[in-house]
Amino acid sequence: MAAVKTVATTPFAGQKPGTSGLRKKVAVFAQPHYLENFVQSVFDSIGDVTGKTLVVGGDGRYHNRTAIQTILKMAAANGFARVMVGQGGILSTPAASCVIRKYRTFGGIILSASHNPGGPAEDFGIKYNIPAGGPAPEAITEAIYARSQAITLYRIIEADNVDLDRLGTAQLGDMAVEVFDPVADYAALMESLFDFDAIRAAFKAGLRMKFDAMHAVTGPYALEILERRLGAAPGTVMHGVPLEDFGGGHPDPNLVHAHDLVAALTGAGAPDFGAASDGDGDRNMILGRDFYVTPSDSLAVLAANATLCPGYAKGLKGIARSMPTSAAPDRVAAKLGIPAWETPTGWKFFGTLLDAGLATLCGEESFGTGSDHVREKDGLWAVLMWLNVLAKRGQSVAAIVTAHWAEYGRNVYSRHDYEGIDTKAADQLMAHLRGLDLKGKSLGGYTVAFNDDFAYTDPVDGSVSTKQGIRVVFEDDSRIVFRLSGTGTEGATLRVYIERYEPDPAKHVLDPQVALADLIRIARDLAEIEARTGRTEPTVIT
Ligand code: G16
Repeated sequence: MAAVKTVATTPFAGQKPGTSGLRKKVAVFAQPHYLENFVQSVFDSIGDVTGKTLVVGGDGRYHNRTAIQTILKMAAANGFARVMVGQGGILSTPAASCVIRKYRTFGGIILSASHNPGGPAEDFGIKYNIPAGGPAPEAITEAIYARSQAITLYRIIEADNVDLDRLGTAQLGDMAVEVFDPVADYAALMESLFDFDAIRAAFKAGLRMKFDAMHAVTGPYALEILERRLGAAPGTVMHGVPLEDFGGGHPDPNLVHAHDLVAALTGAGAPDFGAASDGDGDRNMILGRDFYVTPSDSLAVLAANATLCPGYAKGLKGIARSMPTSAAPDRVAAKLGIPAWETPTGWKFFGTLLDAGLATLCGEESFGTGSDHVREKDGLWAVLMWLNVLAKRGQSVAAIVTAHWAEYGRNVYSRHDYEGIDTKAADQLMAHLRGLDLKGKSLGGYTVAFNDDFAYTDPVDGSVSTKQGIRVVFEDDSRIVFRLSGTGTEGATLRVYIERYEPDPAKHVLDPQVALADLIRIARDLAEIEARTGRTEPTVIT
């Protein structure tokens, strides 16, 4: 029996989980007591942990292994009976959700700062997922934060580190540590949802793809599922080895950061299908040859084609999207005669809808797509669903999406990000927008139907979330949305989401930056972006 140490500590300011857990620079997490305080605050806020099982793993970024050893020793000291850890400390966010649900554990701790860069000078993060497998809802994250601000002690055992690379069960004090294969359960779940035979046949018949794992967590998952089980050509998976610094890259699957993939999918000889995932494997970007699919359109197309996949053959119960996501999925829901839900940004808001059987598919403009198979967004799942649809329809990505627009009309959409701006200027900009009364006014030829700060009442549990983004909605349903990112670690990031509905197929070919030029100008003027932030152009456009 290892001795339990009770260590006196004092609170750190700012241990408030953001959109998805607590994200800070590695140097912040590496300070004595910092991680320990947060972990103890989690254990103190989730009920009696005695005799329970916890899942632990991360995206393999710098500090992952160190943090896991600390969490294991604290879990043992706090009375957990068993911790399941992904081999090598690796566990993608959706795989963690899968394992938590499959083995009915008392939730899990996931170590990731998602799409943020990794390395000694970069970001680290930690989040707690509840027994249903999803991110902790606000009531729990608020409790964790409150606890962190009043903490006086944490518990840890003195013991040697556990070998995270050896599969099997080891003993840590009175607690069992089971090091398991992080891919197996997840891969089995994917096989149960999608037509692997059809996908295998499509690869055999010459379908070519590239998957960019961005040197992050999905490498081992993609190699096993795409190349080994589905027979995609060797080399299909790019950057497949997880590295602590993601090879110096920014593991964010968008047109800017996944540049190698974008280059590979450009030109006449390019593969038919391209996809990328992020640091912890929950995001996805979908490309065809010379063709980019926005995350909003991706959700709409997958919803419209879902019954081609065995796991969704019976149809969908509903479709949920975050507020800044385009209304393209709503059009599919209307046609299918199923509910369309609009939630605040953050996957945690989908949990109650999925649990209550009110929605089957969910998605966000921030490259997140998923379903009720787990309670996180799921990058590889989206890639496999696309592969299933491609295999069944035998058409190109571009043909499928343009046919979708012809049928439903196109929600032309773009997001402009202004990263690393001064926090005070960002807050003032949002306050300025909040103070505007625009109803009935004409802006550059567009009449404002209403403007507000989005608030949401959860239809299942009644919880209320306010200040979720400024909406300026015009009479023709065009929209501009302004939000500050909840996932950054440096300064503030202003996100501007611009959308216009275009029913005319002749105009669907236009570049969104051209088609949306008026609204983009209106957004910049309205928010006084240049005057308030000094920025004349966004840092990232997707
Ligand atoms: C997280 C959440 C997502 C959310 C995104 C928004 O993504 O899990 O549900 O859409 O943040 O980010 P921001 O607040 O920066 O716009 P991830 O992939 O970072 O976990």
